[in-house]
Amino acid sequence: MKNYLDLSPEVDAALKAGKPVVALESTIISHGMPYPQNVETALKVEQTIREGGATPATIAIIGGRLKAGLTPEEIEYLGKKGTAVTKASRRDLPVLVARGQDGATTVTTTMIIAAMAGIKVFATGGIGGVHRGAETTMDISADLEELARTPVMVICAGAKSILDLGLTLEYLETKGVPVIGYGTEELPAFYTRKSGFMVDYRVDSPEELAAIFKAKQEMGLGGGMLVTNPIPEQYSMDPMRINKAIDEAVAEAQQRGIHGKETTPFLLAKIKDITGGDSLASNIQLVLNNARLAAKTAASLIG
Ligand code: PSU
Ligand code: MN
Repeated sequence: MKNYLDLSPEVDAALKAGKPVVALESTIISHGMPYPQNVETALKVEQTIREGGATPATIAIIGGRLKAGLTPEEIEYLGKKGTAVTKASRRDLPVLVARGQDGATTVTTTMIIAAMAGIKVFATGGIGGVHRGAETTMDISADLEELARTPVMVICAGAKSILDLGLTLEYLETKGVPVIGYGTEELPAFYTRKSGFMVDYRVDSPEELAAIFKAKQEMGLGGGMLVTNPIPEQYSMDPMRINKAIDEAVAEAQQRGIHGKETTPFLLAKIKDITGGDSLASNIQLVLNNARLAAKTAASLIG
């Protein structure tokens, strides 16, 4: 493993000293937001994690090397290259590594590399899931399989209703992945605090999140867990407006025959176009909110 993985000096020192570390993904930088807001946000998220007393480890593949901990220059490089960087899921990893290429890590590959590095907590915006119409397309994000198998706690703001949220929860139940609502009984839907679907458990403290994760690993159950942290009230969007934008985006994707790994980036970009800058501002705030909770939870896991 060490033959493929590079820890930044800061991440290496924190892990060796047993200090809290939080993993961050890079597809959110390359495919999730436009330049330069993507780079600004990535750096701000790292700053937020530091202020919370943990060390940020932004994860990516650069020149075929798996990286945990990027320099600001590497973040700028990925942000500027944007969607020209390969969106790397589990199946892409061996090819990119063997060819010495770059890849932006999704929730799936960020979990894989975090686990290799020994990082247990990962903060992001939204996860992939079961797409609407998956009963015919079979489009189910690899993120759900990874949550089932890799021991990393993923802290997100729920999932966007570009997905079938009910089927996403069913899939996670089948795979034995606990879905926790942080301070809520209801699954948040990324831009909004409510989705109409209930989570499995409500938890109100980082200490309890850490205790549940610890119990899962110590019992040998393996796999990850999903923490859904609602967007702060003041940044949440009007559900009617955002759902209309989402429906429009999904309809256009179907009409244009968008499929495979292009689907999620297409939908995200389309929603941004329809809602202007508002959805981007909300997106940035919910990621910062997840970073704050992740820093506290990583500290609890150690302390
Ligand atoms: N959903 C979001 N924002 C994102 C993603 C999903 O609201 O940035 C990204 C994440 O990197 C996630 C990936 O892991 O898209 C899922 O892609 P797919 O649906 O192709 O598995
Ligand atoms: Mn897919």
